Amino acid sequence: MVSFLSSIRQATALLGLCAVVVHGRALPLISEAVFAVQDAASQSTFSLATSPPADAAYSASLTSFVSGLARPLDYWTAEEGVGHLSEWSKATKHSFLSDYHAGRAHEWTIVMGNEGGDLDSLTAALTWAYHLSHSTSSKAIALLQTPLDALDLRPENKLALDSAKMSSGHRDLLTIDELPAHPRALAKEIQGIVLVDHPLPLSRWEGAKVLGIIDHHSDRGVAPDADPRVFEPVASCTTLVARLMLDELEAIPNPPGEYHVPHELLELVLSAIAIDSDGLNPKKSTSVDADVAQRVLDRSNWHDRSLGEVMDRLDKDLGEAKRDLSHLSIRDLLRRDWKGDVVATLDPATPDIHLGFASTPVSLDDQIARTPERTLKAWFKVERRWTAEIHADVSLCLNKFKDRKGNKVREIVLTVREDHRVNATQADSLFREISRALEERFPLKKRNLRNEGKGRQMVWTHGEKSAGRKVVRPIVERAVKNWVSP
Ligand SMILES: *[C@@H]1O[C@H](CO)[C@@H](O)[C@H](O)[C@H]1NC(C)=O
Ligand SMILES: [Mn+2]
Repeated sequence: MVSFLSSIRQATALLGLCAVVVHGRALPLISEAVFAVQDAASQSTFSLATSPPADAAYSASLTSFVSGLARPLDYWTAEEGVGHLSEWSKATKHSFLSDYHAGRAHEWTIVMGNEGGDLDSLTAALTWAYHLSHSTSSKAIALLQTPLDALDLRPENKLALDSAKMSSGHRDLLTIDELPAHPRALAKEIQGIVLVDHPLPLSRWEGAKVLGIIDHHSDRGVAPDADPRVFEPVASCTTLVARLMLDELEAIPNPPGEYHVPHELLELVLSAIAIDSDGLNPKKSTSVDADVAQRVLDRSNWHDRSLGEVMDRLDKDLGEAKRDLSHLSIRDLLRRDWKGDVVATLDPATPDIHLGFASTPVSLDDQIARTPERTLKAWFKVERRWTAEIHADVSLCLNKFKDRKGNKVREIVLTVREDHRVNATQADSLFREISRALEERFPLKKRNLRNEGKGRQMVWTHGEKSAGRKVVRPIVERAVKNWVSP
């Protein structure tokens, strides 16, 4: 059976294929240095000069990539993505980069999703940036806070972007490593930022004015005067963004009348809501998700189909793509859905801590089987390399999977390093604090590490179904914030 999405893609598949062959993927593999933005962030100061590799990753221009490599001559003209949304998005990226270099960064608002970069973050940011730039006089661009090469680690994003006729080489998207300057510098130059799908800006955006927040996580009290400022516990942040867009769109007096919303954007919105709500499964979503999805569907090219049918099929196609991670290495599994930042500790004499969370749908045993030696020790070695690269002090790998009996199991793997911001004594103490905070909150079962795990490495399992990163992260963050260095 030809799937729903693939049938839509068929029309463009050939063209896209030719484009790839002709242009090649002349995009460089960006160094992970971009993740290390915060590496030099000490308690109160951040010096651009202290992290040259990270700086090098923020120098994109119209003619060159961040690596300094020249963009292909047809970079801006190639019609790789053939949709209206792709065209608008590429033109916006072009005009943002050229305005920056012409000293007009202050005219721009950057709309950003979270650094995990899932379909919800991506779609919410694109949708709101589209709305802002068509309904107001301000210039707005969507920023994906993942590096370019991490986009392809999420097969469901790739499928949804393909279906929305976006460019296969992502020429039409602005990723974190494609910024023309370091976020800390950019933050002070631009008009401001709008957060979607996360409640507080990453520390690298500290100097920016938060103009708006639309989110479905819990409110952390940031930017009380932001407008819009929306927090609602719905399945998908895209639901909230789309509702506000439609409300404001429909309220535009005639003339000038409604601006054009490309069907590709509407379909991307439906895709994001479908995957986050498991096809509008009532157990996973709210009536707000369903109402907004219906309003969006009515405007889309699929308006003559039923909401249930469309959402089921989108969820099935995207879900299948999402689950197919069999080709990913451990390193890619860790960075595929990584959320991390520097957490400021309350005690002035205690160093700030770079804390990161990976989220995967693969059991630790399955991951171990992907290491060459098939040992837990080898797994920790890969993990250690990854956290060394991004300069994380504390990392948690959260796995969710079904065991052989079909029971849902969650695993928490905790490691604390002693070589970045803290020494061995401090790391021991921090490890104990975080372990205690977790054990107080959940009935955790320790995995026997035998000789495989060394100090400050722990693996727990638990059966608390709802306790994913949304629940675990605030618990660990609180423990880190309150930690006092011995
Ligand atoms: C680690 O750092 C703390 C705080 O600076 C210091 O008191 C302690 O002696 C250090 N421990 C080691 C083993 O270096
Ligand atoms: Mn979300």
